[in-house]
Amino acid sequence: MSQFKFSAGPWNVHEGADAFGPKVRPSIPIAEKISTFKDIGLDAVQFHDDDAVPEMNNLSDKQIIETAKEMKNLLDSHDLAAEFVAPRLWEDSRTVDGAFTSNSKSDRDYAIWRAFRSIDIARALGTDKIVLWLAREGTLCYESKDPVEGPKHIIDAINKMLAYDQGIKILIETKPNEPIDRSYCPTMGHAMAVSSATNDPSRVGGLLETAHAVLAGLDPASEIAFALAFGKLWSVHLNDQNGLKYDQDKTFGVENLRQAFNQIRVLVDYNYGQNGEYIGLDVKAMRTQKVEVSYRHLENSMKIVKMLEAKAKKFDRDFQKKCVAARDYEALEMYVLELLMSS
Ligand code: 3MF
Ligand code: MG
Repeated sequence: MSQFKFSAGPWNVHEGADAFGPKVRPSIPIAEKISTFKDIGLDAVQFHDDDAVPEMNNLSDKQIIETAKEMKNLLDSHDLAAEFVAPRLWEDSRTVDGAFTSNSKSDRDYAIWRAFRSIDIARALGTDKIVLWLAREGTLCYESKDPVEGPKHIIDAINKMLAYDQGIKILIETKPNEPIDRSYCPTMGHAMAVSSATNDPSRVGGLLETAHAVLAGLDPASEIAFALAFGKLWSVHLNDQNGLKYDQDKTFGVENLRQAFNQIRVLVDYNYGQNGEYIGLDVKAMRTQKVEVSYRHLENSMKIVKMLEAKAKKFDRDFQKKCVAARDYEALEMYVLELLMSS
């Protein structure tokens, strides 16, 4: 029996377009995705604000809440929870130069409006978690923004969100680059520092995505552990990434099994999930995948998490202690590899 509950976002089942080619699979309506999410064993759904409330820019604040309630009814009918809502701060023409850190005051105001609406949507969906993936908060041209003001703008925006709703929690999803060159919140260390500078650090934590840590040249297990050390790992986006390339969002564990094992091991050891946290997946099917099998990456990721969870529970701590006492880390390393390769 797994100790974990799982979530995924509707964007994880997508049409397969990439930067160099068009869609290769038909669009699946969100209601069908949600129903299939339940069938494959997920417990919760992750949302961008406009996944829950399409065309929200054209709706009144009241209409936004009403539409979100319809989504809540759909979730309830499948006995699924909403894990979080993330304001989509990277597609609108007003977020071309970033959102909270745009050089334009009116663009920054729009970003705050979107963030507040995301909070309204989260409340209507029954969650208190807001994820900030700070997609364009940074620079394409380094000299275009003040690098000291940038992080301060992010802290100000978070303070406004914390004041707007006294119960909401903010999860910073760190990422070093893509779609921009240099991000203001590239690692968990940055997220924890931003948290500590806000008006209520107890309500500002982190979400670690495997691929994003790899893109930062860091070990995802260490990034997870760092946030755990602060009591601030409130979600994860498990996936995989083959080195310093474009953001790949591969099925969890398929590129670096030992690294995947160590992510699960630290989550198991520190009883992740005890406060209701989910194992979020942020995986994308390969472009070559046909629509009939376009949820397989999610199913495989869950399966791999559970298999590695069983390995983590089998991990022989007495043998580990002996190796540590003898400082025989070659033996310890070999043990880990044998554990992973044994049936
Ligand atoms: C980008 C991401 C995003 C976020 C999502 C929720 C599209 O690299 O990982 O997925 O996870 O916006 O925060
Ligand atoms: Mg993500």
